[in-house]
Amino acid sequence: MAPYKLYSAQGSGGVAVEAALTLMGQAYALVEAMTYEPDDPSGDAVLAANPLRQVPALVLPSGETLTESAAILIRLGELHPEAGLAPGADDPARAAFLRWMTFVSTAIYAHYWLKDDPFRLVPDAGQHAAVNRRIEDRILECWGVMEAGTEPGRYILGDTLTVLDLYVAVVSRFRPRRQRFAEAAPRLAEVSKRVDSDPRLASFWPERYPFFEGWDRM
Ligand SMILES: N[C@@H](CCC(=O)N[C@@H](CS)C(=O)NCC(=O)O)C(=O)O
Repeated sequence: MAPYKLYSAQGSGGVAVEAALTLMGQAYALVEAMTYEPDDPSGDAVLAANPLRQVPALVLPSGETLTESAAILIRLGELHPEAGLAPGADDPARAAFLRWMTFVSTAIYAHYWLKDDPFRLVPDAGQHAAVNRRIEDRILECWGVMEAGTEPGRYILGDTLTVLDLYVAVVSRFRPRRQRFAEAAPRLAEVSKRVDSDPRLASFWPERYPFFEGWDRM
């Protein structure tokens, strides 16, 4: 039996966790829960692990359930230090790692709860286009802040790939997608392209976050 059980969905933030487990060489049982497609009943599967009905949710080998993408990625880095995908507690890069992992989660990813369904806070459908524009502007502003606050080398924290790179490569695929991401954060976009073309993930990305013509400009 696989040591991990992961609730995730193709094209979701859970794909960053899938990529991390793949690079760590950890087997996982995948439960596909398409939470962000309102008409897809598979999303209810994640309720067994997360009352918020959101992916990702990870059941650890201990049986404990972990939700929240940043927490999951940070914890996996701790559980599998031999994979070298997260700076350890004494590493000088640790503070920046924690800062930007949390930033991506709270300043950027959290917006999608409203962006994916503006009715959650805005009853007037006539205002949804404006809400969407403002959320996208805010997301791009935050990517710009991260761009200005980091000094990427081959990867965001230097020359070693970490789960932060996987996280950014996935969340920057969400709308407003990569073309505008690259305008707001050109060096982070270069890193994300490097992560997209990592040979160890060559068959993984097309399966779990497939691209199509024009996807990056949507
Ligand atoms: N704070 C959560 C956000 C997760 C999240 O928004 N997941 C999306 C998929 S990318 C989802 O399940 N959305 C369905 C919903 O919010 O109803 C995390 O970082 O894991």
